[in-house]
Amino acid sequence: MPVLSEAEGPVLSEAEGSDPTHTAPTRAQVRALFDLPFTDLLFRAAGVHREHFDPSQVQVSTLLSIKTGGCPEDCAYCPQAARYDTGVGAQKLMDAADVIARAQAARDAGASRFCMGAAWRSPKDRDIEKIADIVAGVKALGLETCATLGMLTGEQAGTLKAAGLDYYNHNLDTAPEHYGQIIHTRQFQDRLDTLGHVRDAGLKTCCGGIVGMGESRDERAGLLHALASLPAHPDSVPINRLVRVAGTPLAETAELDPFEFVRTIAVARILMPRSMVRLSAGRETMSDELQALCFLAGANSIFYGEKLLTTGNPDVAHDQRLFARLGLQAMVVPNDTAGSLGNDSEGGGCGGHCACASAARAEPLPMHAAPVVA
Ligand code: SAM
Ligand code: DTB
Ligand code: SF4
Repeated sequence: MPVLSEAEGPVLSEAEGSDPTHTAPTRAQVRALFDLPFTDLLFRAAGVHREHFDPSQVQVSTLLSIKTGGCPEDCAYCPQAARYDTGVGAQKLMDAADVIARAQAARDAGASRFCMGAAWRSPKDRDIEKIADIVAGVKALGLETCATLGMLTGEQAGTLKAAGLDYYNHNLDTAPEHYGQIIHTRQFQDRLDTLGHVRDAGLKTCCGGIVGMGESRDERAGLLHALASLPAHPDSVPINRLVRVAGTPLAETAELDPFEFVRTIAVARILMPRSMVRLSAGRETMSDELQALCFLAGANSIFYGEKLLTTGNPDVAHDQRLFARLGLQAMVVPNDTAGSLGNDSEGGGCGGHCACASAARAEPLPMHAAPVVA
């Protein structure tokens, strides 16, 4: 980390333990980062990003809703909650063959990770058996696998790990003190418990949240403080901008100032230097210029493909053109090591994502072949 004076923002001290980047920031320090002048914050975040990653490389995941709608939870942002009239119908779990065919198409289109989402509060054990078969089939394609299925027991997390699951996504969603305004059917502590089971099973964690849900800057700082205070930094940190879906209680929420969104990305990058920070939901309504600022601030992962779970995402041609205009490339995960890369907790290094000599590269993907703008 560059040497900084207090005038340039808080100096984050190193925590004890194996990860020297796992600093123990106070909530006041996180808030102080948010309060930096915009360009100072971006300058600092971009420096941290370059210490740990090649900033031209962006990890590309594709998302598929394998069990859509009909969810019993009351998450105020979610189009899949059965209690809100959003037009999203309840469907049953997709067949394994159909999911695997979609994963193959995603891989051929350039994705390195395939994320499968299910609108469950928590899966039943019989669901986990089916998911294990699906995970094994997707993994066999050479893709990294990720699932987000709701709350898990320790045993369920172990079964998924044994099936070849690499990542489990489970978000904190918002600051602990704002949580009660967004979700009532499960508690913040339930989320921490599931994340503990996921870590204990040896799965990599994907954990972030949503901004633009009417929270204050202090509450955005609270979310990032909670994420950076987890026992280990999440390997991936999705920062979602609320997709305001008609029929949900948050449909009419005022749009977050775009610079505030960029600040959130930048502070996440500074606090969790080795994590993949994903510019997640909400890209469809972001300008190319706003996304470019997010990449400058340290975002290095996106969802690629025209749909998230139930809502839209930029079309593939647009993303290819954006990558070409910005000189970005899709990060490659070599087939033989899919699942062994990531925020390396074993090797103590960057896990292959950075520009160092040991970072693995493979054949160019379609994202690389996008036409360069004249
Ligand atoms: N049901 C599981 C759960 O809640 O953990 C998995 C699926 S859930 C849709 C995964 C995540 O998607 C949520 O935690 C939330 O962060 C994000 N999400 C859902 N709806 C969103 C929206 N309208 N805008 C932004 N992010 C959203
Ligand atoms: C995450 O943090 N964002 C993704 C993924 N994890 C599962 C989901 C975004 C969902 C946006 C609303 C929808 O498409 O239904
Ligand atoms: Fe259900 Fe997940 Fe949506 Fe909450 S976020 S309503 S748990 S699908």
